[in-house]
Amino acid sequence: MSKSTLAIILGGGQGSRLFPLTHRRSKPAVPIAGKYRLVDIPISNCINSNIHRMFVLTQFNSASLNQHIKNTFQFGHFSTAFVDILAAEQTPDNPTWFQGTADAVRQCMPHFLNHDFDYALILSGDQLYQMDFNAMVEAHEASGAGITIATLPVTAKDAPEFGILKTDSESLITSFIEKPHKDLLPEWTSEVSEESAAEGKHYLASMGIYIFNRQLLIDLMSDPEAKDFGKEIIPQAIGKEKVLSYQYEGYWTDIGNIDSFFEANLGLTDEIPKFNLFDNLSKIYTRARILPPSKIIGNTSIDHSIIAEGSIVNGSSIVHSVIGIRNRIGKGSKISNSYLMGNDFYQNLDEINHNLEHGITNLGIGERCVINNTIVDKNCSIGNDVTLNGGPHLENANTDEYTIKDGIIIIKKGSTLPDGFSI
Ligand code: ADQ
Ligand code: ADP
Repeated sequence: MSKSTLAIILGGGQGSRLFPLTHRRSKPAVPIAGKYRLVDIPISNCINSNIHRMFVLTQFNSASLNQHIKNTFQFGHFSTAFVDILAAEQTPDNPTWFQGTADAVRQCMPHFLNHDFDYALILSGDQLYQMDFNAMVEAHEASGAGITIATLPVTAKDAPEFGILKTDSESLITSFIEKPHKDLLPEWTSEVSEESAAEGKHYLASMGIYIFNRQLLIDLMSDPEAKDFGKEIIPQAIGKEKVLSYQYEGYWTDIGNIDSFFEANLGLTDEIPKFNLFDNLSKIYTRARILPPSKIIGNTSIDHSIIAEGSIVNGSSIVHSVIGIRNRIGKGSKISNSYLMGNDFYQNLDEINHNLEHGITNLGIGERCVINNTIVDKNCSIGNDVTLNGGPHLENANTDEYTIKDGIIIIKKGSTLPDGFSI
């Protein structure tokens, strides 16, 4: 059955909500959880569901995305599996970039139609969840629907961020509204399970995960005015087509902005995180980098933290933080509530000593730094005695080296902060 499903991963528009992480790379290439990239999540969900043909649609291509996909997802000569990146391209018919999610799919239709498939599975590239798409395809097939939308109950506070829908007794969607104003919410409650009701989740939200029958997708894509799934394609299909709601029960979160991205990463340090990286059956695949194990020196205390491979941590404290690959953390530094993405390469000892002699800041975190509520992007050189103390007391800001958004400090990729720098 899964042979006839083609996955289309919406890799992101301009990625402005994740700025500055998307300043020099496309959204699917943003590093998460210390060693993965955003795109690894939907791709791994597909692989774990035996869906092995995937397109990643992205507004702009980046060297890091290409390199990551090429080096990671190799399926061998005897397989029909592939992960192909389709970047917005100008053609005589389409002089512009993707104008929305449906427009992105429309512009890439010729590539999809080169393949045999019965169902197109359309996924967002910025969500954290582990879902068996086979069960969703089975429900879609059994219902005879033309479109199936994955849904889950949400609270009144969250409802205005989502497409909200109502269903009949057979879970067929009878009405849909994209991101309703909070004044409209009283009309949009649904009957939900006792558990959801107890959590105040009375609204059924679209997860932005869709299955379309092949021919229906072709037909719906023929209207060039329909730019977006949430705004046009889905609302216009309700009442005309059979649209099924497939209710999902597990953990799912949107990681499309800095705040939710930060929360989701730090949430992985919980004793039992809602998103399980330690699962034999739903593995998250990423590039195998052949890195050495991490080394901890001195009296380092580490609590509720993830330390990715290839790091060297020297006499410091690390609390409620994610330390990404090839990190170097200097003596006496204190890291809390932070995500340090790590480095793409190591400096060798000669280079490090040469830099020390010449007052050049080395890659990684220097000595006696205090870092709290901060994201440090890759390949940053943070000097000694640097204080980065994020929190609600800070105003939003943007400089060449850092951005402050909602109290979170983000040090931009490749930045250097001199000794004694302080925010
Ligand atoms: P949003 O998440 O707000 O709502 P949108 O911004 O359109 O919808 O993004 C959906 C996905 O497509 C994201 O992964 C995004 O990065 C990607 N994307 C956006 N523009 C793109 C473009 N031009 N090219 C390629 N990819 C692009 C949607 C639905 C709601 C639903 C929520 C669930 O519209 O109904 O409730 O998802 O999160
Ligand atoms: P990002 O995760 O920030 O998007 P990239 O994927 O572009 O980063 O970079 C990863 C690769 O880049 C690594 O495999 C590493 O070999 C290489 N690389 C980047 N910068 C350097 C450098 N200055 N020296 C050596 N290798 C580098």
